[in-house]
Amino acid sequence: MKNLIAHIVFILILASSALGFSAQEPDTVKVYVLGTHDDSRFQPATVEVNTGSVIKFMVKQGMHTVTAYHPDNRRELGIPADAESFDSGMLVVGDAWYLTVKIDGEYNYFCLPHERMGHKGKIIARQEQHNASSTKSVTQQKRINQ
Ligand SMILES: [Cu+2]
Repeated sequence: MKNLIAHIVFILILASSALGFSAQEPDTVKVYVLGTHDDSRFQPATVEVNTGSVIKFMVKQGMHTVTAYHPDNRRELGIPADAESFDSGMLVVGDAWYLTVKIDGEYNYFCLPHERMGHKGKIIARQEQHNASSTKSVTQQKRINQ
C-alpha cells in the first residue's frame, strides 16, 4: 500500500513537471458569489494573484455564472489574447468552480444572468517577484532521483 501511494505521488510529480507546472501546490484564492438580483456580486470583485493561481468561486446565494469577456461568449475580448476563454455554466448555491490563470494579465469576466445589473469581476495575474517556486521544484526532483 505504501509503495502504491509512493508510486502515485511519483507519477503525479512527473506529470506536473512534464506539463511545466512546479510540483509546489498553486495558490488558491477564494471569490464568493453572492446576491440574487441587483445585489449580485463577486466578493472581492477584483483580485490580484500570482500567475498560476487557482481561483475558487464559491456560490453562497442565487444562481450565477463565471463567464469570460471573450468572443467565444459573444463579448469583446477582455482577457489576455493567449488565454483560453472560460464559462462556468449555471452555478447554484453550494457550487464551487475553479479557474486556473496561466498567463499574466487582466481577466475581465461577468455573470450571464446579471451582467446588466453590474455583476462583473476582474482578476489581475502577475508573475511572482522571486524565483522560489522553480528552485523548490528542482530540489524535489533531485530528491526523487537519488
Ligand atoms: Cu450573477
